[in-house]
Amino acid sequence: MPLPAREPDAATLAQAAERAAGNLLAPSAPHRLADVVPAPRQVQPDPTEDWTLPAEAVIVATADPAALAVAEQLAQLLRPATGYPLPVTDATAPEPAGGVALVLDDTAGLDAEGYRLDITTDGVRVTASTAAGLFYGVQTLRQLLPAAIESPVPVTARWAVPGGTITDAPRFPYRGAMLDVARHFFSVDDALRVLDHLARYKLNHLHLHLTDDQGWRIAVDSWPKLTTIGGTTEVGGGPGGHYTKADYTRIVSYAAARHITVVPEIDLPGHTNAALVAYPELAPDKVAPPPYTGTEVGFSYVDPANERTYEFVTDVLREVAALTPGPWLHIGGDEAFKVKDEVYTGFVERAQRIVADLGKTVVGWHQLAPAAHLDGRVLQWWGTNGEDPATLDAVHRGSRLILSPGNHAYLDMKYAPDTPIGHDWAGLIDVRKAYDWDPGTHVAGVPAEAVLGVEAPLWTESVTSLANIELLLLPRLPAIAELGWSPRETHDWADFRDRLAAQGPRWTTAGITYHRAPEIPWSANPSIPAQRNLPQTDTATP
Ligand code: TNX
Repeated sequence: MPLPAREPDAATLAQAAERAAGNLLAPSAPHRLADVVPAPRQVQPDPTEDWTLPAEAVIVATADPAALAVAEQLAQLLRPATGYPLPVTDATAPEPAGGVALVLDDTAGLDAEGYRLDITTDGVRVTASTAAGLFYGVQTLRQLLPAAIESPVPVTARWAVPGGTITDAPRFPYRGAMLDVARHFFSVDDALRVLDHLARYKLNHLHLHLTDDQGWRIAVDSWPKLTTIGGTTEVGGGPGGHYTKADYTRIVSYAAARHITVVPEIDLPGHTNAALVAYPELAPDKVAPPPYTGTEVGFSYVDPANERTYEFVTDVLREVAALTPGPWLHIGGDEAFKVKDEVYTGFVERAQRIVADLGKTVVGWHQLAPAAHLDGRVLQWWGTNGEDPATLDAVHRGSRLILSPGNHAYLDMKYAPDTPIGHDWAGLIDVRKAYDWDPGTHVAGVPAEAVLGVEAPLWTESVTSLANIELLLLPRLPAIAELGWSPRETHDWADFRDRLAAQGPRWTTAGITYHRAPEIPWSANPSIPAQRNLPQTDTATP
């Protein structure tokens, strides 16, 4: 074969390679404006207004520290994959000018967490009345970019976004997930990674189950042995661990930066074996039980007849409250099988009062229901049959509910019999089971107005690594997130399944583990975009 007369120079080769890569990575038409999880309230596509992020784009935000923080977060989301500089600036009246404008405007008639996203060929404008709204608008924009935007290294793609307008706001104010760090301990970094997953799907609460029979995970200065002794065990006999106050504060601030409130749970009066090992004086017989590393429940409790127990509860809740900017303190209350009903109720009423005196709002599992109502009280429903007279009665007395039905929202349940980890006591929960229920009508007799929102708990008896956490969370967490965020009218399994499938390549690109649930039409070849190690002509300094 004759050689070409002249070898193309390196730059020409590089450009050709970039063009080829671009064709490979970016479909010529961007995906649909409605391809977002959770489904937005209103979507008005306008295919004549598709926009492409230019290399020289600027992100401009209202001159307000919280808005600028969201702008910087957007830049940090976009810089790794694009390799673009994406400087952030402020303005009194931000205009997209080809790039992205984040506009704080409390006269735009948007709900507190709502936003409007306007995409035109001239750029993208996110309008919201709060920084949280801007943050959610940014999460939507992120999903409208090609999946390659999730790459941690520069890749070549056409960063196209479908044109039109999205107007959005959540159905429920409380949208959460729970991580049990007591059965197995998880590092601060693992907790931060879970927060990232929550943020993607507009969840705004992380409930940390900080104490249980197998381990006590939060430092309490006035009762130091809770962690030095009570924190050193976990299910299966591993070393356990605990969060120092600085660790916990790091989690709380990382969450706050993502508009997520941490809900700390100190489980009382049951699920307290680890505390009793550390402080036998709290045990009914004042004898230290052996440390517990199994998975049974319901055998331990702090002595409700001992005044010292209330000093313990007050000290612990005071220290945890002082570290927690959010309004909630969760006092557990589940499975105290060995405490008689009247004694249990008396204990709960005192614990509820302690929380209120600390200026916090009490949350507890729905077993708290028979105790006296107290302003603002929230019960977390984990029943499996959608019906409970005591809970209904508590609702009539003013309690609100967070819905975590065990047979739909418990992410520690297996997807299918062959799921390698997880439980099945509440049944198997495939993606459709996680998605197909309505928080507004789920508990018999409880009106939607009494529902504060939804939460997906992840108990970790069988969960030992971040990869395990992600396998159980994804893809079911987005299903629960959609129930918490999207208006009921958008509820449609076939449509959800397709939108969820589009998340797969994003997770793959970002290096996130997920379960390739067979009922979801995942793309056949989840491809990791080719790394761009060519001269980066598009990042040349202006
Ligand atoms: C029940 S749900 C529990 C937890 C277990 C979980 C396992 C609830 C409030 N209590 O102690 O970890 O089942 O699925």
